[in-house]
Amino acid sequence: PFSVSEYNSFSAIQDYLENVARRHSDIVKLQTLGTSYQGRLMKLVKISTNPNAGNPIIFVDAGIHAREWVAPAMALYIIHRLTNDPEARQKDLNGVDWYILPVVNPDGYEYTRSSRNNRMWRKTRSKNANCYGVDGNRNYGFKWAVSGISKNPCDKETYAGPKPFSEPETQMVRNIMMENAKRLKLYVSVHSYGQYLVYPWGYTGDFLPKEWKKLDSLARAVSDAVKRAGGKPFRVMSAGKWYPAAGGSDDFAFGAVGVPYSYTMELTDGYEFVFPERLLTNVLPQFYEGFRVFGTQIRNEF
Ligand code: 0X9
Ligand code: ZN
Repeated sequence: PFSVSEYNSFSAIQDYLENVARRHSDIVKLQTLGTSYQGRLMKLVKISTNPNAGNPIIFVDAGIHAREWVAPAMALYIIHRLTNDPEARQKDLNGVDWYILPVVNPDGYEYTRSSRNNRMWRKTRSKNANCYGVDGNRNYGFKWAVSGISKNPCDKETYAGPKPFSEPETQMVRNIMMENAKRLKLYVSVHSYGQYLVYPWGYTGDFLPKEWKKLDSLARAVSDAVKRAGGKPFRVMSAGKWYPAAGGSDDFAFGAVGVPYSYTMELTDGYEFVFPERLLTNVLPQFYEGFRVFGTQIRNEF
């Protein structure tokens, strides 16, 4: 049984996505991308009122890090609002197509859900040497492994993988980006925690991209909207000024694919990786107001 105000199993999420696509077949299409390392089917949710118009695309992914449960919950809440709320449907889908991949790392996600395992698992579940998992957000093929990574497959946090895009899960996200490169104008990777909204570069804090002012001001507008809705504002900066780490999806989108707006969004503050389920109904609507501002910007600029 799926609920937007709870943490759901991957299979409940899959059922929900199938149901949404059936109930709202006029605006929702599912695209099967492939399977995770352990064989879970990955489906991209495409929401559009006019798929043939060539609208700019906003691509949101979540859950590349297994333990960050609030991130998939956010992605699913966006799907819920865009399809179920008449006002959101009318305003937020106007002139913009939303592509959403709610759980990039389903194997890791399910691993953290089992009480037999470690709730704090972060990586994928592929096997390298005699250890498990790659940090998906160190595995993208832009400035791969130049900073903030481990080369040790047994490192629990930041093992970058044996090579760029070694993981089927990051390959699928890469493919979505490359196939839609022309229309893709905004990429947001949802994580937790710390209430940060950061933009490239992530691989270095020594300098910023020349477009940094646009990245910075849109992030501040999003943060203001969340604050107006009663939420905590975001800490806005480049990812590399927070701490440099290479091989992130945000840098790949911006630097290799040419997506003009690219962000990593770290949700919630005060609970680290275990954000209480009972508070989801408070914060998800607040963050949604931030996503609306992203939508407005993309609609107006492109
Ligand atoms: O380290 C990460 O991958 C992200 N933080 S988290 O606590 N969710 O693990 C931040 C990534 C920011 N972007 C880059 N460094 N490229
Ligand atoms: Zn993360």
